[in-house]
Amino acid sequence: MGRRGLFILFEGCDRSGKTTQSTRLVEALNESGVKAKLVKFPDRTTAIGKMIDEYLTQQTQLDDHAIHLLFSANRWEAMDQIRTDLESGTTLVVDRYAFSGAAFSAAKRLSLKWCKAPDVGLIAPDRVFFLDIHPDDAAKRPGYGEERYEKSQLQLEVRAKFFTLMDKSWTVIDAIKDADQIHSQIMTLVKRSLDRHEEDPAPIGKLWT
Ligand code: FDM
Repeated sequence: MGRRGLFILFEGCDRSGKTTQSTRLVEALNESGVKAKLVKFPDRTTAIGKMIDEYLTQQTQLDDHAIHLLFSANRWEAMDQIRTDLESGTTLVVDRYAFSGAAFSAAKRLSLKWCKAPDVGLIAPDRVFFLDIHPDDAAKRPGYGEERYEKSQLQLEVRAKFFTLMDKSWTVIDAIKDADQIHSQIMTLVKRSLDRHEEDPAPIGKLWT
């Protein structure tokens, strides 16, 4: 059997360029012969995801704990597919994950320990890119402010929470740079991770265990 795929995650504050970079990375990997697929959280297409979408677009109100658990459930419902894809050799490029879950809810003053608990045991990412942008710069980008959490003060607190969640699998990328430059920086690092994985494959890990 061939090597499993890698789980590459993009995290960051709103409008930091995660969607642009994750999409470009998938295209570039596929072009270079590495089977890759984009996964996005929240996945707004499922029944749980629709509830999340209604909350984010301010059509409904929910208790902070309840929406936190829905975000987590939205990841758990994707785990079978994620495992199947990784085991079949597909590299997954994931746009947001449990770190967004913990950072956003903790920024709303829920305890970080409580916030992490429902996501313990999810499949862990192999490599995380944190696209770092100051919320004042993000606020200048098109479309900012449309959704519930796109407010500078909250985003500042989210950014601080992200920094408390980082470990050695994270790389902080200066997201104010030009998109092409960021893409080539990431592509170089991902190729290195793929080469290392080819020589010395690691088993699928579990988050926060
Ligand atoms: N968000 C995202 C959370 O609050 N918790 C989570 O677990 C996840 C995955 O939802 F403001 C927030 C982060 C963001 C919003 O994200 C929707 P996108 O990337 O803009 O769809």
